[in-house]
Amino acid sequence: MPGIVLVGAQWGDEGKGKATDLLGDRVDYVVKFNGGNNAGHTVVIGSGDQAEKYALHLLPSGILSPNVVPVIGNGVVVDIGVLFEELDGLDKRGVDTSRLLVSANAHVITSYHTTIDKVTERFLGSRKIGTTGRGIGPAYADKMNRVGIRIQDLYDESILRQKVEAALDVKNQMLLKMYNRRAIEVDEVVEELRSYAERLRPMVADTSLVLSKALDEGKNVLFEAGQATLLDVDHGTYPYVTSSNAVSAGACTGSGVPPTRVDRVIAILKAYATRVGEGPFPTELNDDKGEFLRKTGAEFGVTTGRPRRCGWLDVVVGRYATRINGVTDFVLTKLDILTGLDKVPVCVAYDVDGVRHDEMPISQTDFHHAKPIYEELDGWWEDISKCRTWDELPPNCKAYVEYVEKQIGARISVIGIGPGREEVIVRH
Ligand code: 2SA
Ligand code: GDP
Ligand code: MG
Repeated sequence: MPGIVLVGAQWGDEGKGKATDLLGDRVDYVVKFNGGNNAGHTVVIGSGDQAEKYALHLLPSGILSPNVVPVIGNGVVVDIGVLFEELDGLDKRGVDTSRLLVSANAHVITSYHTTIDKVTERFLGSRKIGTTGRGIGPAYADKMNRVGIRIQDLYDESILRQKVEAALDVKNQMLLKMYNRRAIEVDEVVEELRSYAERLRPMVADTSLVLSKALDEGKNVLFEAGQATLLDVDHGTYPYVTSSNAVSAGACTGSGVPPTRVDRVIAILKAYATRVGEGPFPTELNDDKGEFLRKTGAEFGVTTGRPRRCGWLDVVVGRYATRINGVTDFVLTKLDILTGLDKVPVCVAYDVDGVRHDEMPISQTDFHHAKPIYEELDGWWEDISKCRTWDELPPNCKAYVEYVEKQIGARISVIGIGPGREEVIVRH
């Protein structure tokens, strides 16, 4: 199984970082294929007093595994200053980052992208998206608008200057006229980007070619998504999405590796649901149960520190994730957080103005009005965090997993019962 794609099944923060890290000693390359430093992936190595916690944003989570080659694919938008900070932070903690490869075709996030992201959100007021403010949307907009700057442009000063001029032409007028902000100087941007060029040079590669050769040699390549299915720009809850393809298909366009080379798709599903930022969320709980999930599950943004919105598991979303991503296996995470509930509600369908929907409604308006239809399963009280085999789990807990598996239509191969590397149960 050389080509594996790992995606988030819900609105992100399902535990993709931990899942990638778990696969770390079985794969040779880990490729980030979409998004940028909006992502926040937590990996906890060891437990108790010995626990070492890492928060990764721009770097693939595989960077923590000593034999993995981490790759930033062409589909990623790279804030190079942030990249260097993250590398320095890991170097200080003794992590070897020297193998990192960055696609020459990846686009760059510059200071004007972050400025526009923040200013636009403020300008939108109540219609804001709730972005992370990292310049992601504006950088992808420039890419599509064909005024983006690519990593390779850093190595030709005259081309770089022309491109920065083209990119700033309209933006400066917009900043001045609409937002009453000062114009951004071409020289400042060119200088900043050029200052990164030499340090970055040894990492820059034709990553599509590198990965193609690796797969030819029978190496295992893991493609790690940032964000998740319902934040995908095409298949998510548009416009409340990120600006890239976070579904499995994005792994191909975002890395230059074709679909014929993908063998497995693993989706990470949290045993309840969370969302950060604005947008519809049918099972959201604005009560003490939501507070319980947020507190017990430590649901705060890894990048921004924002409290995450919390709600019950929605298997309509799970089914959708199975279909859109072609999921072969699920990892069900944070099952331990549901311990101690009398009843565990699972949303199995929506009621939209009196009509039952077992699949995601075709229109966003309907999704905004969707009322969850719940099935209530019996809860369990036993501490499951010490369980290491399926048989050790309490019967009601097993029944919950089997019920969810049936509802989402793909097998649950791994169960997370704690944040640590070893806190998992492998079923298949
Ligand atoms: P953006 O910044 O343009 O990508 O924001 C657009 C939407 O995408 C959401 N988004 C995220 N959702 C969950 N987790 C993300 N990463 C961080 C984390 C988030 C944080 O791991 O906790 O720290 O706040 C992430 N990144 C983007 C975002 O909330 C918008 O709804
Ligand atoms: P990602 O963006 O999908 O990588 O997820 P985040 O790192 O943003 O959020 C997931 C959080 O859940 C992190 O704090 C993880 O350490 C934690 N986590 C992952 N799996 C489990 C689990 O099975 N149980 C518990 N209690 N925590 C988990
Ligand atoms: Mg996250």
